[in-house]
Amino acid sequence: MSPTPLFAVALAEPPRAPGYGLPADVSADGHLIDSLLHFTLAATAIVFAVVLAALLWAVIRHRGNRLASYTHGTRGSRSIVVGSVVAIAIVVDGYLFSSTVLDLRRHFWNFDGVEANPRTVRVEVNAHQWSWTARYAGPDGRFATPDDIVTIDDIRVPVGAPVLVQLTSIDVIHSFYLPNFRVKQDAVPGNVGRLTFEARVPGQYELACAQHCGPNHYKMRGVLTVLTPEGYRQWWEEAAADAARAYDPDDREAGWGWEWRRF
Ligand SMILES: [Cu+2]
Repeated sequence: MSPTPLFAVALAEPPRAPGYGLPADVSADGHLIDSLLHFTLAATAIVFAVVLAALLWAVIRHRGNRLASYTHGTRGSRSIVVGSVVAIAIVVDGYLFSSTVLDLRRHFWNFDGVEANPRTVRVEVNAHQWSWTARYAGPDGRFATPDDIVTIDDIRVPVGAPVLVQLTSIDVIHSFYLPNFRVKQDAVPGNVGRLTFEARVPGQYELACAQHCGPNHYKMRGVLTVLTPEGYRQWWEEAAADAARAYDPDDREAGWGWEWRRF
């Protein structure tokens, strides 16, 4: 499959999953987020149905033109109401909370594990009004050196390898959002943030800014291209050769990179 022109992808809607319209999940860990969404949807649907049924029962049971009689309930009925609320809070919110903590520790914030993985691809991203500039280490394997590969609104990663992004902004707060990968991270001026994901399906996907960042915020879209490992290698070699030719020591704007941050 030859890649579609980037501008066409940038104008397209993200691919959708069947069902109720979530963006298709093409990441290794996105299903964890989706399962929490589905659980929340099911829990709220059940509570909604029970409350609606109780309301309908009361409307029908007490229909007619009669004076209302006020009651504070009995000790037993109050226990049932309070007990149900506490039980729902413990079961539903407890499950959501514990799953979230575990998913973050094992996957989405497992930065030490990803950093130690020899297959990890590292990218520095600089957000600005209104585009995403990305930087890869060149053949010397180090960032902020003359052989870096720099791209604009065009991030490429291999399928099946962890990707570790270090992220900042030079003007206002932006938010690096990959809807098809279920990851989002603010880009904050003066701060380097982190984000990790792994792609499962080759293709081209939307990179959106999810923080209103000025009048052209809506135009701040890039493309994340997931390539086969060979395709990525080939792209990287060609981009490294281009970078060596294009390097201009006087271009100060291009020198925004930083030495890979250890946290
Ligand atoms: Cu933005």
